[in-house]
Amino acid sequence: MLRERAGVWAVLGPLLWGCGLALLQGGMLYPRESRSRERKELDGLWSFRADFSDNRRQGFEQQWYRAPLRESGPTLDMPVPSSFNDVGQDGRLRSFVGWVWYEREATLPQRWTQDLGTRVVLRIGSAHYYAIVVSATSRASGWWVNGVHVAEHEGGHLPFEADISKLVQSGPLSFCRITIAINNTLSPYTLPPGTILYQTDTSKYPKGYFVQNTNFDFFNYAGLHRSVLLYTTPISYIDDITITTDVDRDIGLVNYQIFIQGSEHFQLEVFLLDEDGRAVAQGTGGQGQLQVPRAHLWWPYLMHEHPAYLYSLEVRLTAQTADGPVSDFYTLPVGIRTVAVTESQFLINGKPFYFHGVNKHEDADIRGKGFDWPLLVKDFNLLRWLGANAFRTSHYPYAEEVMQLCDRYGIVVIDESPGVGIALAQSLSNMSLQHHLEVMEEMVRRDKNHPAVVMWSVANEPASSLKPAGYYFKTLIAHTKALDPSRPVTFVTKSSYEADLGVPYVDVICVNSYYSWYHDYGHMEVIQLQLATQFENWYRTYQKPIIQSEYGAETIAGFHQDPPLMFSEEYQKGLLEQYHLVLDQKRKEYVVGELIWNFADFMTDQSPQRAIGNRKGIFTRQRQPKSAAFLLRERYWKLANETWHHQSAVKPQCVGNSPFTF
Ligand code: BDP
Repeated sequence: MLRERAGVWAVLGPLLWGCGLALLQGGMLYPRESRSRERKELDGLWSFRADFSDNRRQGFEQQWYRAPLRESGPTLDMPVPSSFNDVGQDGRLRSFVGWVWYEREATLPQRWTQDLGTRVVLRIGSAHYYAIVVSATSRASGWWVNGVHVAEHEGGHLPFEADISKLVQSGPLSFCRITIAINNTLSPYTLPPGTILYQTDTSKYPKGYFVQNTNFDFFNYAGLHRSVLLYTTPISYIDDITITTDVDRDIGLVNYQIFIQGSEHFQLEVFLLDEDGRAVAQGTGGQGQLQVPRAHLWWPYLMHEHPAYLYSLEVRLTAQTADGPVSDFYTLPVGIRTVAVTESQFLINGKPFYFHGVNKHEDADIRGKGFDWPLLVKDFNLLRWLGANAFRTSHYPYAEEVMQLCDRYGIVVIDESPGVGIALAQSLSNMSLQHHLEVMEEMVRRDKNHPAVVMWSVANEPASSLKPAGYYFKTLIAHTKALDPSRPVTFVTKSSYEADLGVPYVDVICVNSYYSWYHDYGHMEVIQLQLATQFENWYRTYQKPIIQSEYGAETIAGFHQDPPLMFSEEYQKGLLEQYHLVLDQKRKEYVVGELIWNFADFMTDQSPQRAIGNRKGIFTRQRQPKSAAFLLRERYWKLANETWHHQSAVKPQCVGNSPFTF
């Protein structure tokens, strides 16, 4: 399939080693330390070089991976994780399209390189967009084993791995050099898609001039966006775990399935521990069901006095190998909860759940889409301050650490694929569909065990009224449901109820609308009528619950106008209030959620519609509140009060600044 796609890369010059994208095999468990596993982060400064040559292929032609990158020419220090675009002072790098090269050396503990019973894995959390990984090893003599191709991956936002044990265990080793070439070019067949526009009029543009165009509204940041790390497992190891949960009266049911690699003769024991570390259930074998009497359920934030209860599933493997018994241990957080959809409700643990939350982006000053703990913790503190109980990972899967915090805090997630900007018929072709199916496999494989994830979104605002969209979404949604029968599936539409060919296949209708923003500029008086009509049309046609999955207004923090004018803080508040009037009627019927666009301002491509990015945030890009944040905070805490399901008389209250105040 990669070969078929080679045309896409022709000008920007990929070097395809030809390993292609195989059907998804094996697991993608988050690397956790345990008695049998170690991890070593390779974050920090890497050497970096963008290939500015005309065809962007010089790096491959000159084989930059065969010697330290600095020998190929000038390199920069590049932080990982981070996007490369905004850390420098070179405008050409900010908008660079093509191959960039990252490199660093790693020293490995001796036992990793000498103990043949250890498996050493290189894991890349996210490399946007296309990555080729080459590794070289230096022997004690200072002799380098030339670059060996170890992995290739298409698509940012999702992790990939390579077993490098053979490479690092074939003799005494002093260093391991890792080189990652990344290409950020988007084509009609990538996810998200894009096009390269060549300008051939030499009276206007220099020879060979091209730009990357996209149909989505966020900057195509690129680079190593998440941690790169090495971790170990024994050669016989726990490769994957799949958990689904159910509830029978007060008994929590935890169904598990465990996949082992490296041995056919093994014993498995599983223990479910409560938050105090007490074993509440145990089992043996590769699959089974654990029963937990009087189970603590995983409840969303503000729905219960003890939200987000997490058990730990401890898996112990003892495998027989030619060299004797081998043990592996892996512990997975488990939340026991159910999810169901009726004609008009979204149920969590059998109770109606109303999504009052946000849409986010992975985006911040300087680091772009690079993972950042302080930013993440700040965002979660803001979400809880706001009284938000949910968000959508618009418009791509977020870092695994984000999902883990959602599990821990009870923030419900609509987990969205990078299927954004699918505007051309070409991007609904079989070639695109095939890739989209693979992306859903990778996504489900990574996120299937998070109790916080309650629904998959396969796309945002695709051209779902084009003819091929019917088959495309029917297949994509059916595939996702087959991968995970335990969760509803949706995509987010902006098409009209009459024209949309994908919505017949979704479980929940997610609709975006921008009344009084992208049309009827300044006329907030039309919002109620237009919004109510829209809801009624969708519901009459499909009788499925509806989420207002986006709405909002561009607002420059500090702009004030009364009576309100567009771009002022007052206009944003006024527009939201008009939406809320209708939402308050329809949530009594079939509307099951409202997600503001957007949590925070974020960077986009440059255009006359965007004043240094999209300003529809209720927080600025630096996470300071605009007036609308206070309005939403009051609303969300009020809504939380209505969905509080426990018997306790104490209901959540939004008091002072503490997100924990009940
Ligand atoms: C919606 C898109 C979102 C945009 C938003 C906007 O889903 O990605 O950023 O519009 O225009 O249509 O602000």
